[in-house]
Amino acid sequence: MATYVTGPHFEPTHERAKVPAVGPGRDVDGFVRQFMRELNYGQGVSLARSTVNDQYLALAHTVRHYLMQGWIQTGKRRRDAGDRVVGYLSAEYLLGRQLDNALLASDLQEIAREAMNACGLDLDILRAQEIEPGLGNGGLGRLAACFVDSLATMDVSCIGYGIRYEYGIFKQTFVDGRQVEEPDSWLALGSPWEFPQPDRATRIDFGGHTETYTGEDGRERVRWVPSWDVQAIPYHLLVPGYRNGVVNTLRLWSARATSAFDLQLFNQGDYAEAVRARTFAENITKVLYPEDSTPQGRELRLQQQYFFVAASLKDFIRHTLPADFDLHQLPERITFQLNDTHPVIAIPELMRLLVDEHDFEWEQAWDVTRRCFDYTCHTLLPEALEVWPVELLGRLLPRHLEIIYRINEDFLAEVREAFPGDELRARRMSMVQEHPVRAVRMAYLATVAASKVNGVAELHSRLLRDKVLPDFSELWPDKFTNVTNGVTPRRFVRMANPGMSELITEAIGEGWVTDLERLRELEPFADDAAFRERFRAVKVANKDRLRQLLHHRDGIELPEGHMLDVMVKRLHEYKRQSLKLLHIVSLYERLISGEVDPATITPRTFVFGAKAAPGYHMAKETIALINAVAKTIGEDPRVEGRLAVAFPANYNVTLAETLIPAADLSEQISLAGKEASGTGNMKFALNGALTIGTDDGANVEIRELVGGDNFFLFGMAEPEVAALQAKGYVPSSFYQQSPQLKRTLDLIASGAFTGGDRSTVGAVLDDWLNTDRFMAMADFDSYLAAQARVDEAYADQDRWSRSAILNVARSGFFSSDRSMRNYLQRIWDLKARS
Ligand code: F58
Repeated sequence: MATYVTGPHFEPTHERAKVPAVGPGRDVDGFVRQFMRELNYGQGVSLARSTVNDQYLALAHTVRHYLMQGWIQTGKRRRDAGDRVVGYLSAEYLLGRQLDNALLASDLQEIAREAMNACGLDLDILRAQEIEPGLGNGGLGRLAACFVDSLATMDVSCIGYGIRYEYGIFKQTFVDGRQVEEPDSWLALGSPWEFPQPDRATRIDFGGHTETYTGEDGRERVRWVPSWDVQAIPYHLLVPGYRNGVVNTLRLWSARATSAFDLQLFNQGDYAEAVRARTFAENITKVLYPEDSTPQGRELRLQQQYFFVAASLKDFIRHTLPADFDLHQLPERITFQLNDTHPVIAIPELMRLLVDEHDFEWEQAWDVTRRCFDYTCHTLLPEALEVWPVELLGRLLPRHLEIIYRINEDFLAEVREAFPGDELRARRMSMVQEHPVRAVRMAYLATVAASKVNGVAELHSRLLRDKVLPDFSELWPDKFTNVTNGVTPRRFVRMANPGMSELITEAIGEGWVTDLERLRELEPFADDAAFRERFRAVKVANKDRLRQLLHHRDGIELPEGHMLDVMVKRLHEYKRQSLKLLHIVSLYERLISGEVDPATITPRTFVFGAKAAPGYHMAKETIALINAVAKTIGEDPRVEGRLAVAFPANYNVTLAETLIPAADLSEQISLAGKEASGTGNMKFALNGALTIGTDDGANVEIRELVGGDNFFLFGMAEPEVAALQAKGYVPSSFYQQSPQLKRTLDLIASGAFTGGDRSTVGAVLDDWLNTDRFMAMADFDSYLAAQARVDEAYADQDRWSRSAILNVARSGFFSSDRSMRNYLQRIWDLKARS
C-alpha cells in the first residue's frame, strides 16, 4: 500500500506523524490509481463509459479518502484528551461546494489537476458538476460554515449540529422577470461528502401530555407521555482544517418514520394511510424554510428545531461522552453556542433530560444548563425575534412548556427581588408575552439561560444591549458582549481569487491565509506603481472569468471595460435594493433626458443577486422591477456601452465566489441600525472592492479600518434615523423636495419600464411614497452624492487601485479566525472558568 507522505505545506501537529500510514499516495500516480478504483469499483463504470457525474463522484470519493486519516485521528485525539467541545447548534449551514475546499485544505489541487489530465479529464468540468449544499438562507447560514472552517483550521474541538434538509434553499429562476421557485434537489445525483450513520439513529418524541407521579425516593416527579415519535438519523460531513491534518465533524440530522408509525396500519391493511403517516414523519427534514423576518409560526419549523437539538443533545450525552460520565460536570465537556433563537428549545430540553431522566434537583439542573449555553443574536428587526404560541408549544412539546413556565417564574422572582415594586418591568421581561397571542419569546429565554449574549458587530451589540434587551442588560451588564463577524479567508480569498492570492503571496509570503492580519504588510505596495498595475490586471482577469461564467450560466453578456457595481444579498426592504434601483433609474433618466452626455460618464455595469422569500410580496415586486429596468436599459441604444444591468438568477455561494473577486464597488446600503453586521461587505473589501455604504452593521468597522478616504459613506446615522422616526417620517416630502428623486419616480410611474403599463408599478410606488419603512427616500440625495464621488474617484485609476489595495491590506480583521478567537476568549473560555 502507498505510504502517506505529507506535502510541502502540510505541517503535522500533535502525534499524527506517529500513526501508521493509511490512505492513498500523495502523488499523481497514487491519485490516479485511487480515482480509477473509485470509478471502476465505486461507480461501477469504465473510464470510457463514465459520465461527467460518475467522474465527479469518483473524484470526490478520492479526495475524501485523503481526508479520512485526519478525520479518524482528530476524533481519537479529541476523545483521548477529553477535550471540551464547542457544540455549534445551527439550523443552517450554507456550505458552498465541497470539492474545491477539500482540495485546497488537503493541498491536492495541483495533484488532482494533473491526475485528471493524465486520465484525459478536465478538473474544471468535474468541479462544475457539484451542486452546492444550500442548507441555509443567507448570512446566518454562511457564517456558521465560516465558523466551523475556522475552528478546524485552529484545531479547536467542534461539532456542528444541524439539519440535513432534503431540499435546501430553493432554486430561483425568472419567468418574465418574476421570481419562480424550483426545488433544490441537491441530493439527486449522489452526495459523496456525507456519511450516513443509521446505526446511530435516535428516537425523538413529540406531542402527548405530562403526568405527575411519586418517585421511589418519595419525590414528586413529572413524566412526559408523548403521542408520536420519529427517528433521527445522523449524517456526518467532514470539515477539514487548512493544511493541518485536522478534520472536524458536522453532524446533520435527517428524519425517518419509526416503525411504530405505520406497523398497525400496515397490519390493518391500510397501505395508503401507512405511507401517508411515514411521509408525515419524514416531512420534518424535507425542506429548508425560506422565511424571512416574518416567521409565520409554522408548526413544521418548530418540529425541525426541536428535532435537531433533541437529537444532538441526546447523541452528545449518549455517544460522545464516556458511558459513566457524571452530568454535573457537563459544562466541562461541552459549550453549546445557540446560532440565533432557532435552537433555543435546547434549553428546556436539557432541563428535561437532567430533571426527568437523570434525577437532578431543579436548581442543580438549572445551574448546569446555564453554564452550557451561550446565545448569538443576528437581528435587530423586532419582527424577526422568534415567538412560539403557547398553544402550539403545549400541543407539540407539553413538558417543555411547563419547564419554560417554571424557568420564567424563577426568573421573574429574581427580577422582582432586584427591582422591588417595579411590576411593569417584570411584565416587560417575562418570557411569555400576552398579546397579540400568548407566546414564548425565545430571545428572552435564551438571554436568561445563556452565560453570554452577543451581537455580531459593534453597533449591533450596542443596539441589542440598549434598545432590544435594555432591561436584561441592566440586570446583567456583564452578560452582554460583542463578537464582530468574520469570513473564512480560505474560501473567499485564497480559493475564490487565485490571481490576487498569488500576487499577495509573492509580496508578503503565504502566512496570511491563516493569519489574515498579515495583509497589513501589503500597505506599502499600495504606493508601488508596478504592483498597482498587476493588481488591476488581476481585477480585469477576474472580470473576464465572470463574463465567461455569466455567458454560459445565464446567457448574459457583460460589457467589457466597465466599472462593476455589485449588490448581492437576500432581498429585503431593509437592505434597500430599491435604493440601488432608484440610483440606476436616475442615471438613466439623466442620460435619456439629455441632461448628461452618455459619452462623459463612467461606463458602469450593475449586478444584482438576490432571492426573495417566496411569500414576501414586496421583495418579489422589487425583483420584477429590477428585471424590468434591466431589460429596458439593455434594449436602449442611447445608453449602449455606458450602462448595463445584470441580474443573474439563483445567487448562491458558488456564484459569489466568481462575482465578488470581479467587483469594483460593493453596495452596502441598508438603513442604519437595521443590518446586524453583514458579511458580504467583508468579502468584497478583502477582494479589493471599495464600499459605498451607510453607517450600519460591520460597515462601521470596515470604514474605521480602511479609512474614510477609501470608503464612500452616505445617509443618516442610526440616531438620525431614530430622530426622524420620532418626528414622524413622511416619505412624500422627499419626493417634493428633491427634483432628482421626483424625476426618477415619475419615470417609473410613467410605465417606461413596464411597456407603458402604469398599474404594475403602482404598489411599489405607493409603498415608497406613503410608507417607505426603511427610509430610502430620505437617503436618496445623499446616496446620489456619494455615487458622484465614486465616479470621480474611479476616473483616477491609480487612486482607485491604491484605495482597493488598502482595503485588502486593512481588512485582515474580518477573518472568521479572529471571530473564533474572540468567542474562545470572551465567551467559551469564561464559562470554563466559572
Ligand atoms: C444575518 N441574518 C444578518 N438571517 O441579517 C446579517 O446582518 C448578519 O451578518 C448575518 O446574519 C450573520 O450574523 C440572517 O442571515 C437569516 O437568514 C434568517 C434565518 C431564518 C429564516 C429567516 C432568515
